[in-house]
Amino acid sequence: MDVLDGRLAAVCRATLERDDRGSYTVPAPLTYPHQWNWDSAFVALGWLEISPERAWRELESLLAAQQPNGLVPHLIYATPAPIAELVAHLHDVPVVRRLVPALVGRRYSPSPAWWGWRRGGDGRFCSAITQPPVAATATWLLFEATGDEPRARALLPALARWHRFLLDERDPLGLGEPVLIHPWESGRDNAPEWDAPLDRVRPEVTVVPRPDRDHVDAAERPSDDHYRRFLTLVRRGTRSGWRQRELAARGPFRVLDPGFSAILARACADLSRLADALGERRLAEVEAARAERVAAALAARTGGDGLARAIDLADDSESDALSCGSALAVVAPSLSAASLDALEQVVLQGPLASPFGVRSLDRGDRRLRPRCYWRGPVWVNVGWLCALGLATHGRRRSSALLIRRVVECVRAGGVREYYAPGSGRGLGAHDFAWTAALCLRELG
Ligand code: 9WN
Repeated sequence: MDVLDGRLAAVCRATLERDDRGSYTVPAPLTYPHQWNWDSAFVALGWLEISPERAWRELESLLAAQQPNGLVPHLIYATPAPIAELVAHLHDVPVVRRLVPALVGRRYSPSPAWWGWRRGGDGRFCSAITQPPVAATATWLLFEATGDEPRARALLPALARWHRFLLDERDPLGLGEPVLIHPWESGRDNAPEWDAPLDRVRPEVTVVPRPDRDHVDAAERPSDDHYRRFLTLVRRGTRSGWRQRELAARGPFRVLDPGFSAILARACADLSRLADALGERRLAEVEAARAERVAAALAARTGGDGLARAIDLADDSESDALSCGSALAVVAPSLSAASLDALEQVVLQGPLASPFGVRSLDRGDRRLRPRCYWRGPVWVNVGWLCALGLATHGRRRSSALLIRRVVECVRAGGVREYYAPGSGRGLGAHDFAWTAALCLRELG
């Protein structure tokens, strides 16, 4: 490693250490002071470069929050044990209802009260929706690197239950892909694909707390209008008791996201490999069948241009946006040659290409806002996942080129949440954990 890379790796290490909370890592101390689902999966891969023990702990703490139905929450609140106890016994007492959200949800909105004080399997407060299931892929990569059978084996059942949930309760119509019930589930909150389905959500929430804007420029965050609808969906879900199958079948927001589906297909394939390596033949078969089913469903609705787009299930319309959600299809374990060629072209030379990775939105799209979150900027996790997919499908040179672009963006813009696609300028939250983790992994 040359001196410059060595310095960058040291900055990435220091960032992870600053964001470390012992058993999990906050995405960014000021903007996101809790644990997030796909963040933890990426972050575990960074910890692997520092301490394999700490890497396993990241995934263990994520899966410990699993719900009885198999859902692994998208957000798990930092919850001091005495507060959890207090709420468990006294949450009907008005003063507790008023004070506790301020303590636990401090500095982040929505607080746990919005989700009806839902708790994860380990007692921490959590949300009632999920996020892209990257964890099985991270588990496989940890196992490949460490060979730690007992720790890998201990995670198998929770990962399999989560995948089953996604393909059962979240697929009431048997489409072969999970239905997302909130934009936050895609991990790409204000992506243009969600504009039309969100437009249908009549806002019931008028006052929106925005502590996120204390630390990040408003122009780089979702709008208040987005938040009114995000929070309305949370309120309606809580009011209806978060009946997952019902929400997936008839809820106010129902979409298919090619990025989420491709990540799930890959996660099932990776869990199948892991189960096989651990001698769990039955589970290996089940997960291989799940992987095939999702990949086939995605392939079946891929357009003549080799790309799949988001679907709004309220009217079965296909989004006209070409976003990184489509690009992420490249992580699916099986792809036609035509799709692979199209995806490689789109991310490396085409409308999503940037010298700093993969754009979140087509550079020619009328909705493009190069500084605003998932409507234009480049994100490190997306570039890294696309590079992983290209490598899996044998496009090693393209994969290596993309990784160089991703690392270049961190070098140019610092350890930030996202980057301007033209200049590589750092945007959004500072000290962003998955950026540090994935950059560290690639620098070694
Ligand atoms: C809502 C934590 C998360 C990421 C998401 C990203 C952003 C949250 C927010 O931050 O979403 O879940 O408050 O904006 O969109 O991908 O997991 O880093």
